Amino acid sequence: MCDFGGFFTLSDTPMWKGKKVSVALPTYNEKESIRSCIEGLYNTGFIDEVVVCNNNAVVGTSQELARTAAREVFEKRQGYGWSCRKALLESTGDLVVLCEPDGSFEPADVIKLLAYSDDFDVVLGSRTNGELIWTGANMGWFMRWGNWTVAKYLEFLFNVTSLTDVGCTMRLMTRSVLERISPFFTVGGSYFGPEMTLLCVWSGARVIELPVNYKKRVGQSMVTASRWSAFVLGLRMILFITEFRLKAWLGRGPRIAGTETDSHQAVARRAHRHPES
Ligand SMILES: Nc1nc2c(ncn2[C@@H]2O[C@H](COP(=O)(O)OP(=O)(O)OP(=O)(O)O)[C@@H](O)[C@H]2O)c(=O)[nH]1
Ligand SMILES: [Mg+2]
Repeated sequence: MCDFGGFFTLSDTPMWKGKKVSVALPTYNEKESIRSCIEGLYNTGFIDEVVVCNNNAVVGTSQELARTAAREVFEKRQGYGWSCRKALLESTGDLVVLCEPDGSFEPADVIKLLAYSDDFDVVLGSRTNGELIWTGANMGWFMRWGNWTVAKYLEFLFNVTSLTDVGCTMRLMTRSVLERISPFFTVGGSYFGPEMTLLCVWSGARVIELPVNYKKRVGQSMVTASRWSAFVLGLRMILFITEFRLKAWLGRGPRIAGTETDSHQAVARRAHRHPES
């Protein structure tokens, strides 16, 4: 057990039921919040590893990271997707949580995701539950309606579990799912989230969505700072989802290793749980 100045401790044993838990964080402009985010994650007592991808981040970010137990990796290609992808691929856990270090997420919500990981391969967060939107959070009616609408479009086209948010970075997946879908990542920009969700769904993984807390960001919001940029991003997401669906209908969807087997396993699992259906 390592003790870092009383702020947090690191155990030698995997933290969640014998499984090693990693958190992958992209960073660009979060110098003021990244250290408390990392400390908050370790303080949950369930995190084995935090990997931060420095995406040409503001000066001072590396110094802040050096004061934590997190591992810093670098990605030169600019963009949310590139940064998330690098952090995910550098992580080594059996369970991998993706999050943002901008103060908008509650580190303790990781525990909710972990609890559901016992039954699901992928646990997506949702930021649109009114009870969990904090004062000052960037989730006014426009963002909430927009995320909900695009999520419902995806849900309808792919006939999946109830989805209420399409842009929530906070999410968990098993290493097995990550390894199977990561060769098919193509998006380097801000609509990487829906690509990841679609690949998870398409892989046959068991997916669930849970409400998470959403708070006021520390510092300047970059991606959805204006309604116009949020609207354009929403349109880009709709186009991406539509294109994915059309390709899949035409038999040109991603050929993810093990998908057929896993789907059959999922059917068998459901039949086992509901023998009468
Ligand atoms: N804007 C921006 N963010 C990046 C980039 N690379 C990585 N990121 C990360 O992407 C995340 C999203 O950026 P934010 O500025 O928080 O975006 P936002 O407008 O608050 O939008 P949401 O967080 O999606 O609500 C942050 O955690 C950044 O660290 C980049 O090149 N540009
Ligand atoms: Mg953010």
